[in-house]
Parts: sequence; structure tokens; C-alpha cells
Amino acid sequence: MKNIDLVYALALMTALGACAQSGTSADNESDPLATTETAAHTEQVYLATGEVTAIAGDRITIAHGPVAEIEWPPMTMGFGASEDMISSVNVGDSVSFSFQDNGGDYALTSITRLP
Ligand SMILES: [Cu+2]
Repeated sequence: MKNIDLVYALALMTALGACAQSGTSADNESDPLATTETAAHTEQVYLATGEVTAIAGDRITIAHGPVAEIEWPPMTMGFGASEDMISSVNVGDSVSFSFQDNGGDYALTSITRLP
């Protein structure tokens, strides 16, 4: 009887060990982790400076300097902006700002008037 119990115990431990191992490797390659990495990547925020050239609707147009991280040359373009952001700047202001890429649509995450 005792020997049979021991065999069962060993078999159970072996099975648990195998389970834990496969669980670990599955975690490393799991889709949820990959999704998290992709989301973190698209939420990256870029910093730039420029001058506000237009404000219309929910967008602020900025003539901005180069953005090395995404290989942008200086250019003038519109960014999505919140009401608070829009009311905090005027055309002609020099600004520093941060933005993120929402799948090809660029949205400000902050904008600050420079002295
Ligand atoms: Cu641009």
C-alpha cells in the first residue's frame, strides 16, 4: 500500500512540475503579453517644439521642428487637441508639446506656451 501511495505521489508531483513548466513558457509567448507590448508601443509619447499657426475645430496646427524618434523633418501639421489645450494657446504662440500616434492620427497629450 505504502509503495503505491508513493508512486501516486511521485506521478502527481511530476505532472504538476510539467504543468508549471508549460505554463511558464506559454506565458512568455501568450497573446495578452504581445498585446500589452503593442499597446505600450503605440502609446509612446513624442516631444517637439513649434509655433501655433492655426486653431480650428478640435485641432491645433503647429509648425514644428524635427522629431528624431520618428524621423520627421520640420513641417506644419494639425494635431488633435482637447478643449483645455485649445483654450490655452493662441495663434503665433511658441509652444513645446507632446503627442502620440493614434494609428496615423496625431493627438496632443500636452502643450505648453514658451516664453
Ligand atoms: Cu509633423
